[in-house]
Amino acid sequence: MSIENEIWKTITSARCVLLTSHERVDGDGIGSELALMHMARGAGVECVIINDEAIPVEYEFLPGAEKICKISDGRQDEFDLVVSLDSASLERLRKVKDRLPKGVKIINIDHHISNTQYGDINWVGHEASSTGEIIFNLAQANGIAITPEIATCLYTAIITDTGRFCYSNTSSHTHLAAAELVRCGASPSEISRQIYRAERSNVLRLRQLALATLELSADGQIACIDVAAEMHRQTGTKYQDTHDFVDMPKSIKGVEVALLFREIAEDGKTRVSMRSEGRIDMNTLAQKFGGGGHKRAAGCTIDGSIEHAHKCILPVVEKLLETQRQNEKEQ
Ligand SMILES: [Mn+2]
Repeated sequence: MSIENEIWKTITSARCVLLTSHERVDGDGIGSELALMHMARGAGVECVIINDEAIPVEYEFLPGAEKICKISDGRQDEFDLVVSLDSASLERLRKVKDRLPKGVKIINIDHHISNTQYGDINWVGHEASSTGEIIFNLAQANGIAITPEIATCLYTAIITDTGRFCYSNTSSHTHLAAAELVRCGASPSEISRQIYRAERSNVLRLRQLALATLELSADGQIACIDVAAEMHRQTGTKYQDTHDFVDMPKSIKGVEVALLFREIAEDGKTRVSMRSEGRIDMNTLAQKFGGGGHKRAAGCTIDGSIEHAHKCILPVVEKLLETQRQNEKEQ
């Protein structure tokens, strides 16, 4: 049996499915969870979506978003199957990991190269732009009708994980999937308006403060910006408001590696988001610090202040760039 058929058969044989995704869930995680919920409910299977935290406001327009629970809601449902979406490891489920019934069957559907294959059934499609694209393949392979609701959720998953079809993970298959989703009822203009043209003025002010910290190094090949907890207090914003801030240093001409340092006020840690133009492997870099991700996009969490995180990471990036430069010269 193909993996697509095996997964769908397992889902449709379950009594109650827990759908979940990684901590600080993003458009791909949410879109994939909701699309699969609609698909499973269409087949008469009960589903509950529980994430570590609440979803960012810009995804509240998605059909079914009001049904998404957070771990603090304390739901007591009994699950006989877990489908983990877009999460490279069990640890990235954070508190949801502790909520999993002992010995429950886990399906792991993801596209991160750092995925630890933690499921009983694993479908890790490295070539897919997004988990949403994999769920699209699941629907197609099983002849599941794509309703406008499913199409809207999957289109959202794909555009957010491809940076609106700009990142190198965008393939011809990604565009074909998106085209089919539009044919099935997804509205590109409405979805883009909801996600990209709904910025609040205080978030724009936060951007202003973050941009003021811009630092370039290694002859302009490394660009980094910081978001301190104090900036959130000044502007009345939240950590989640900065999910795309790394795109600001990334947009500078000549920048090979862009870094975003975000202070997590509650636990004295700094979250580091890493983006590369492709010469340096960000997954390898992030793994040196206990994180992971993709070749061009990864992240890790450093114990300590933003300043400390700079001191840990910048010299390593500079060294990697220098080694890469030497290698290219020798070739
Ligand atoms: Mn993803």
